[in-house]
Amino acid sequence: MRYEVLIALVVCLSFMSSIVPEDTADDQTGLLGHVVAYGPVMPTALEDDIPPVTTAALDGDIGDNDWYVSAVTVTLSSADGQSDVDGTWYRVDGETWMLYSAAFEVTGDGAHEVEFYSADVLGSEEAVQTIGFKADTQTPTVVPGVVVEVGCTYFRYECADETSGLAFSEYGLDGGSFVNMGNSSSVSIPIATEGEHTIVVRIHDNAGNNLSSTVTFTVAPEPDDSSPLALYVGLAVVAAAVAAVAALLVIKRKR
Ligand SMILES: [Ca+2]
Ligand SMILES: [Ca+2]
Repeated sequence: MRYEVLIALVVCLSFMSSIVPEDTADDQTGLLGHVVAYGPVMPTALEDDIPPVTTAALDGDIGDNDWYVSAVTVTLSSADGQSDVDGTWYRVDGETWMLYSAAFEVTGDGAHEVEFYSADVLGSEEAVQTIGFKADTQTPTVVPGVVVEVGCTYFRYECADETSGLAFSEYGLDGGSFVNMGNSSSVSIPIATEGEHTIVVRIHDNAGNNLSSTVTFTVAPEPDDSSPLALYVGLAVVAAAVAAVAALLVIKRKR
């Protein structure tokens, strides 16, 4: 038994002496002959000169003619096929660059531009990308009024849209069919008959927003005294009545 143990010890020492260089010294003790671990050579550095790829997704209420009619949420996604993405950066309308951490909202009417890029952990940086969009969240405006002239009364309205522009306006008089007046910003409608009238005006912008206004007014009999002063007084009275009704504007937004 002792002989077998001795043989095993000799074989073990022989094996160790065959793999340990004689001048090998322990890196801590400095003693020669200390066993040093050997193993396969592993790569110590990754080779990756391909930048990440970032994509942008927009989310909001889409109206007409590629206009958004709401605030727009921007989501950025990045991926790198070789190493990890270090970060994604963005800026809105040329403002300060920000580190992307979560989807963000772009507000305000008009055209917007979002720039973005990513870099990987080894320093490869993606070229800046740009995505643009436009938003119009506001309804058009209308200013209605009644003008009394000698021999005729007119219902008039001025309309406009600041951002996407006026698409068209239309009106319906006393429950009749609506009449399209195109994109004219000033419309004048002769009212031939005396008495009370109700007129509905709808204004549409190019983004799909619209505004509806209902105005009720009365055309009085032609006064005996048609002097300019009498006409101006009559106009002022009617305009005041129209202004009071116009305060009840009903605003609709097309989705
Ligand atoms: Ca990469
Ligand atoms: Ca608008």
